[in-house]
Amino acid sequence: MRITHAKVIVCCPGRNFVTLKLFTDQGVYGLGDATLNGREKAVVAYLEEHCIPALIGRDARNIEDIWHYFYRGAYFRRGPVALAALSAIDLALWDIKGKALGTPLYNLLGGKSRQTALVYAHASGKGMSEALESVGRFRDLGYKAIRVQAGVPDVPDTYGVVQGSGAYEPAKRGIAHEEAWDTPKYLRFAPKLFQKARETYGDELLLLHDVHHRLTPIEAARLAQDLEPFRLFWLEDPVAAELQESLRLVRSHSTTPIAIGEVFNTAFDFTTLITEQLIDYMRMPLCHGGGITHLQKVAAFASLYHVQTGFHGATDLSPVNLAASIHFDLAINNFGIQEYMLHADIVRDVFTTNYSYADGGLTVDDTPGIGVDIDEDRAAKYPYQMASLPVARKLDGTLWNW
Ligand code: EZ4
Ligand code: CO
Repeated sequence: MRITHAKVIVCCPGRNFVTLKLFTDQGVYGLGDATLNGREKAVVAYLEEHCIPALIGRDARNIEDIWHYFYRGAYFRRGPVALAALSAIDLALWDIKGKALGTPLYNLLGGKSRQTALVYAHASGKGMSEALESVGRFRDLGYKAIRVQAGVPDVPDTYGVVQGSGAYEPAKRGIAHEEAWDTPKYLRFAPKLFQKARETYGDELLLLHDVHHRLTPIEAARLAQDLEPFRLFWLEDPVAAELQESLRLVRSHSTTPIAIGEVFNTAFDFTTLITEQLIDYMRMPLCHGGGITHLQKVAAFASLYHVQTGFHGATDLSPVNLAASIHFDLAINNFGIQEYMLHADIVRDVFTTNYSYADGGLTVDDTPGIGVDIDEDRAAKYPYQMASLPVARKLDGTLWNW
């Protein structure tokens, strides 16, 4: 089964998506998600200029070999752009394999370990009361796990908070805009938010929170300790974990579970975090972390150290990635939770999907392969629009982690 040609489809139904479509001489094609928020065109160029010419003529059945051709075979390897491209190739090849064999992806991954994948929703608000109302709305929709983010008093902008009535979307049209940040105000506010959330909604609801890389290790340790009484399901990205050893400090001060990895792209970003059991959940998604082929290895490695998955699933990861993630979530033993932010309705004008939500969980139907399709004519109606993620500055002007 030879690869004959490939297309990179860039569209913007509300936000940008990059989709790789790989064609074979058997009439079967596969889709992969190559979206890298704010850096879409870099991945398009990597695919079109470097990967696709080398894919033509290869046997689409040999996924492992093709993976290593593009990873090991690239002298200058790793990094988010290269790995987003490789992830899309890998997802498209697994999609092709499923379609060729007439079976859903989860079946190729060992079958189902569970019937539904627990998800967490995003509640947010400009302040505490609005955020807590938002928690209530998601709880009423049956969500068992909810991430809570709220604007910090006296700080003009806060990540993770919905603007207007749509889904949360951090990227804005044009070049990166600046947002303000203040660590002391945040550290005073966050424990109060979760104290109020527990008082309002009780002990059973699973509550999550994303620090979005804003703290130093000792500040993160302080927050994790201050949040301990409120029994979070997880505290995400308390520090920018480029220095994996920094988590030793956080870990030694608190039993609040830690989730890290949405910006990682290979197993090598995690080795210390996993082998020293410095995290509880790994977030590197299929579409940025080398696809099914690499995530199978990372998830298996993590399972040996009792680390579970909690894949990134924001709206900047396309329906192709979300569907593939659900297959993976249903199949593996050490699944923890899946992030789920509903795509805007307009996204379904371009993508047809195979997943459904009920009772706080997601599942996929038995459509062969990943089970998502793209309508190229409709995609063409929504041309690419340059957009960027924000950058953060502390109130004194210091450029900081966004
Ligand atoms: O800011 O996906 O946990 N979720 C997140 C996301 C990220 C965006 C960046 O592209 O932190 O909302
Ligand atoms: Co996050």
